[in-house]
Amino acid sequence: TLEDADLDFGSDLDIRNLVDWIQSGNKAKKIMVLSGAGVSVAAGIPDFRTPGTGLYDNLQKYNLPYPQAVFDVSFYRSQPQPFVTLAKELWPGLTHSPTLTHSFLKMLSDKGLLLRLYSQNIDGLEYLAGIPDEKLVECHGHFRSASCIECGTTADPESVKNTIIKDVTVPKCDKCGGNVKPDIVFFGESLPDRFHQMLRTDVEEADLLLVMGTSLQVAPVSMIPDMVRCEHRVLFNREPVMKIRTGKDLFLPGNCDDQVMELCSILGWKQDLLEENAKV
Ligand code: CNA
Repeated sequence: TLEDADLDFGSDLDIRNLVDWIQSGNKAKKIMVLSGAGVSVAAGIPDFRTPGTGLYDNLQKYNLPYPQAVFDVSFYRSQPQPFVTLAKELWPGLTHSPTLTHSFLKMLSDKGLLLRLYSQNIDGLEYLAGIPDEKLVECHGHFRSASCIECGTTADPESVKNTIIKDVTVPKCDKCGGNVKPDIVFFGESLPDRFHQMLRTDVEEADLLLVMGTSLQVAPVSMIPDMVRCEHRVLFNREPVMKIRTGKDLFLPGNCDDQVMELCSILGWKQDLLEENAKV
């Protein structure tokens, strides 16, 4: 943990405080990051809750009883087609590339400064950006494996992918005939064991928390900012979604890519960031 003397940020924190913290090398060495849909908006993937452009405002064609139904297990049991149609559109790796923010997180990892990235996203862009598995916790699962929602039997991921993106039909379980879905976490399902295992120690160890592009509306991930022991938290978001404590927390408003670019310019990392992003 950090000594008080290391934490002399004053009450008017700005991006230079964050620069100093990262640059001085002895302050933030175990950076924990909590990311959400906002970090992928610049890749062309809409978030959920931004009014107008967010997915929840654009699901009319599916005739859902309520927007979250598309990610609800009981709804998927009886009416799987809306999710299947949406999953075809969202399937990772087909059309979207990692953003500057993803590349920045990869750089943090390469520089040995990233303790862990907790991503709520299911777009696989962290993976494509090259962030190592051990540094990543995909809190809400991923599309790389699939299983039956009734009996839990694992299904062949390639055949599930083909059924969804080519036939746009519901993959069925070989064993019990139940509906199969990619292993992304729906409402009503538990988070992966890895999430709970890693979180227990990471909240103790982290010496800085970056919260990026999430509305902090989905539990239990939304509780992470209150669980970390570190003194300072930095929010990169278009809106102030968490309490910003004077002298402790920093809010960098607007698009996270713009703030990341500004941060990297001051850190002298800008060229590396652009090169890193050009690779992916
Ligand atoms: P959300 O509730 O839609 O919130 C997104 C947040 O990001 C909002 O507070 C926005 O103001 C903010 N935001 C939007 N664009 C930017 C930007 N360019 N820079 C900075 N901030 C921005 O999404 P959450 O991630 O908080 O909700 C959790 C759900 C959304 C997770 O379970 C995800 O699986 C799910 N989701 C994922 C994706 C994806 O994988 N890309 C897309 C849409 C939803």
